[in-house]
Amino acid sequence: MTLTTPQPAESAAQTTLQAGFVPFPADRAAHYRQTGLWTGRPLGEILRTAAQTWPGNIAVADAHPSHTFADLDARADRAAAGFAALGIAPGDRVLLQLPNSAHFAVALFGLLRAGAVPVMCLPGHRLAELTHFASVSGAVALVIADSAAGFDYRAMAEELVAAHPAVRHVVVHGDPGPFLPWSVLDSDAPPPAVRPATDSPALLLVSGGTTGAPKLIPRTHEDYVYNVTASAQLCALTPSDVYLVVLPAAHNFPLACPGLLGALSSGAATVFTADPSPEAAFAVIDRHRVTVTALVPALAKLWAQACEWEPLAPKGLRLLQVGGAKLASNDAAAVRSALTPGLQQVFGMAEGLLNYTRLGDAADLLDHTQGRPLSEYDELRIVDEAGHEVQHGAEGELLVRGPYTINGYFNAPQDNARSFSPDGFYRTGDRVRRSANGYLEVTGRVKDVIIRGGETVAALDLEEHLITHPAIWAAAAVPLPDEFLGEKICAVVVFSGPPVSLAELNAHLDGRGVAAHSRPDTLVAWESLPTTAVGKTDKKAIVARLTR
Ligand code: OOB
Repeated sequence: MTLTTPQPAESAAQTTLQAGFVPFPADRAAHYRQTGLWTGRPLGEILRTAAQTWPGNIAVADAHPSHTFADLDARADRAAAGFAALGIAPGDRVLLQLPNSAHFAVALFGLLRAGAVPVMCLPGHRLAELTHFASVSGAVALVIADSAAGFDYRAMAEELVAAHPAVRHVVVHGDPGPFLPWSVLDSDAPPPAVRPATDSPALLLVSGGTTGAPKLIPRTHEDYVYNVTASAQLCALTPSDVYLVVLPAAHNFPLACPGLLGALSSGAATVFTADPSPEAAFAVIDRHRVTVTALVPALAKLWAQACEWEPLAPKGLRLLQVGGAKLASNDAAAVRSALTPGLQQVFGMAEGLLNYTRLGDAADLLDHTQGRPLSEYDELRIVDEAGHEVQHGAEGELLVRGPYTINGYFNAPQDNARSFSPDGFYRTGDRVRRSANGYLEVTGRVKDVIIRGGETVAALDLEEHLITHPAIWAAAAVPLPDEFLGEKICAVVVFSGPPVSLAELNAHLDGRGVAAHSRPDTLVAWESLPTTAVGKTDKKAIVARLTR
């Protein structure tokens, strides 16, 4: 048998990494460097610097013994050496899918220090998503836990590698089954000396869109370090803070806004929990004296209400970030009074742009806006359907480019042609209104509309009216096909008390001045609304369930 010389993995992988990646245009990159926004630090260095500055402070904790910064730094080096020994080379993509735990941080920094590019899968992703990520990214390995929340990731991995032999290694935390044990990431070998190009992708995030297949989002070292450190500064994180990761750690919000990475860069401790229920999370907040955390609106609303019956309602939270979907203004007020006056609304996206309300903002801004851009170098455009900028204060689609917003999805030329303007603005698909003080209000999604008898009804607007009814806990307005109207409006609701009829509900909407053509034609009551892997209402799943 003749053996062919294998292609050096490094060069093959690097070519593909660069081939799938749309870099920042040179003039803008130069500008961000001149202004000092981009500092030329690789993302993995955040932990190195922290370990030198605060070696003995607690860096990460979960249900197991905690790690100091020095300890986490050493573990990351050992993991990097382990990845390198498996033949994972600089530029290789590796699917990272772990539940919230300190191991997540070890594996993430191990990969970054090996020069590999982690693909940030969420624990809720399943074979369909992982298969898509593997083929779009060209991943060579997968890092998983044995099982979590009743799901066996090894069984999924077996199907994945059978269909995708390019995924050569599977490393498992816990019982490895047929795969590699976690101990391969505890290597005595010297860590690889890799210094990645800081204008190349550090990691690939997954898009949070609730329509279409998720896309991969390449974030460069320079842009992501800026994203993290500017967010940490805006939130005034210090070594006295304790940040709780309760949303899935691989999501941009708890990872980098400022999240785990912002906490590490500030010398703050990070606590991981995989159970977001008020009962479990309040106990963790109490035990670790958590000061900062990030939630999606549905969880924030639940936590605020749970303060009525949970004995351990949070006391020391100085900052509670809420984002990922629209927070209703009455829920914002409830969060401020029940949980902490330190509410912060965050309107962000894995593609880049982050908007935050600021610490100390007046209640009116905290309750009614989704904040303003992180950076003065964020360039925002709000346009009408013809692509023309709207009048000040009018509603339109938000387009953005700036120092931490991508210039293209990874390996997706067709999506890119649709999603970016010729001059490099990302079309967010979000409808917003900007007031004179620069704060944004999110009014809906461009495509989240119901076209009923020729009238366009914005789903979010109707949902905001629906949840003002005291019997309604949560609501989603979706289109259903209709012979006469084209589409009719279906309100799917979760009742918090005795149910009400469609006629009663519509009388309530009438009282609020909602036009007759914008009121639901059908009312459906469910126990709960389906959610995406990060906990946003999943409209695709709702429509699929209604029409199957
Ligand atoms: C965050 O990121 P993704 O990528 O999961 O989702 C982004 C989309 C936005 O385009 C927008 O449609 C929606 O989620 N969204 C909001 C929102 N925050 C995000 N819609 C209304 N109000 C908000 N406050 O969700 C994300 C990333 C970083 C920080 C925070 C959230």
